[in-house]
Amino acid sequence: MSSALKNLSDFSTANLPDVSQKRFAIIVSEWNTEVTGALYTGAFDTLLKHGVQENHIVSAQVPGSFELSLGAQKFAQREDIDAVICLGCVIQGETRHFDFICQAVADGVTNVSLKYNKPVIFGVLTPNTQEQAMDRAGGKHGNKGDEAAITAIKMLALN
Ligand code: DLZ
Repeated sequence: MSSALKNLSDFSTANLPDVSQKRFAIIVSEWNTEVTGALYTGAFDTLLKHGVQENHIVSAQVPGSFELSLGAQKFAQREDIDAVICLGCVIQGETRHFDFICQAVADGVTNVSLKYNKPVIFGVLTPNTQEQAMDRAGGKHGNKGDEAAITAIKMLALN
């Protein structure tokens, strides 16, 4: 099915757990900062909207998506952090390293999540163009930052 008119971040917010006492870290890549800034705003606002206290959210920037895994690890290892959200954008046309970066961060985020037994969310866009990225960062296809925040909240309900 064509994605032309579809909000690709169409998720359910029914039956979310109480996260008023949970603490989150949001790690953001500086590459493609217009996109990642919009993802960050979406994630941050969505956490607040669903009951997270503002002083329970810590944020950190890393130079590029490749560094998200280490950034995530530094926060996941902290006992006072319950979930980590990683936000980045790797645009295919801009780098021959596209596949390496995407695979590395996907593997790295997964490994950190399993090592620390905590949600570490992969909020990395991998579009072909800047326009496609913006469509998914608060544009016509929704905001994947919102979706990443909801995913983190839902994962905290798993016991
Ligand atoms: C080097 C690079 C390139 C070419 N493109 C992107 C990109 O589109 N998105 C992104 O998040 N990062 C990019 N980077 C930087 C790498 O993620 C990383 O920061 C460097 O390779 C240094 O390890």
